[in-house]
Amino acid sequence: MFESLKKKIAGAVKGLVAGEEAQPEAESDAAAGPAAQAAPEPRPEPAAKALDETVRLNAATKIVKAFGGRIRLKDNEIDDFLGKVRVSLLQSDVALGAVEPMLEDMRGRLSSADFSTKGLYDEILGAVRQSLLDTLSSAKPGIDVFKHVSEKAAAGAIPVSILFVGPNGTGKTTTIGKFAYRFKSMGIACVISASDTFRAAAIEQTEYHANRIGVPVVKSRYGADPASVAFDAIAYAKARGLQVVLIDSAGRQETNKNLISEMQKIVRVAKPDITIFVGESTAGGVIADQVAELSRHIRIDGIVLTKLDCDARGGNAISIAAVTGIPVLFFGVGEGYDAMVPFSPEFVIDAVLPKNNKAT
Ligand SMILES: Nc1nc2c(ncn2[C@@H]2O[C@H](COP(=O)(O)OP(=O)(O)O)[C@@H](O)[C@H]2O)c(=O)[nH]1
Ligand SMILES: [Mg+2]
Repeated sequence: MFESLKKKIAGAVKGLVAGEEAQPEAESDAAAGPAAQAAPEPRPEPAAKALDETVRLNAATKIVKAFGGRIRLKDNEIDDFLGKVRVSLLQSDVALGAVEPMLEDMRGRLSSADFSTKGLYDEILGAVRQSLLDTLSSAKPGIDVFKHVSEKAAAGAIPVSILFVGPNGTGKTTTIGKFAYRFKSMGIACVISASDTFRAAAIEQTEYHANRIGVPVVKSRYGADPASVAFDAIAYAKARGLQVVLIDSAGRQETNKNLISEMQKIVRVAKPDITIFVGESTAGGVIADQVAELSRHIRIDGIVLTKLDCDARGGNAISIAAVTGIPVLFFGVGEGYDAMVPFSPEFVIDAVLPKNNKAT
């Protein structure tokens, strides 16, 4: 998960620590005279070296005069480093709108502090970690779905309905399976509304998951009105005292007018307590556009970002909430019913950043 971004950030931090971009010392070349210049000593390749004490201390003296084992980074070194981090983040699909403030934050941290020559790698990583944490914590906190439902159920305010929207193939039906599985294990009874009546095999797929998990499905025929299936599912839940209705839906292009009016009709009829956008982590910047477009027409309460297990880049996990203002609630991390983890900044940071030096 996020292996490529992790490697890039590790490379940038190691480069800074090793003084990779530092110029050769001019005075030593001049002092050596023309003969020495004709046959220069091959310079060591700091990037290729292990990050041992020697490299760190050499770098530290290159960076600035050591004072009591603490150093100040030079502006050009910070610029070089932030340039590399910027490219790494953009190549990893972190939205530009999130990258710039994050880099400014890092610049502030790197330029205003003294760093210990011994713990330089870890301290720089710590500055990056703090900036990431700020970005990840900037969106409003998401609703705790399972707690919310438990409270509603305890208060008898049932059924709670949850609508899942998003493009085709992102994992809506699978995610509904994960929710149903979790509710069942909590002793909360639910029904699934097979409201993707558009796509071939969608109803059978919903039934397949429901049967495996052991929860009922309310369905109709292909081409039927998805809102009326949801209406029936809610009636089914009311008649049997079930606590939750999980409403599947069909995904097409987010700008498709029919789809938007279909979604609006489902919302009008089913009045979902919570509407969740399901998007795949690997889809790059397009997810932010999809969420923004859809949320102009219906209220979206949170995002489930699926397929993190297949994502080497991780940009959406970092910036989707910051750029859309809609919180990420869960990450899908596999096809199994238990492969879903609640959003937490720490989870993302651990996936994005290399471990600190002592731990590697
Ligand atoms: N690796 C992985 N695959 C997933 C995840 N979520 C869904 N999938 C797979 O993505 C494919 C499409 O999922 P589906 O639920 O049918 O998407 P829908 O069209 O939005 O309902 C299926 O093969 C799922 O098994 C996930 O978190 N990780
Ligand atoms: Mg589906």
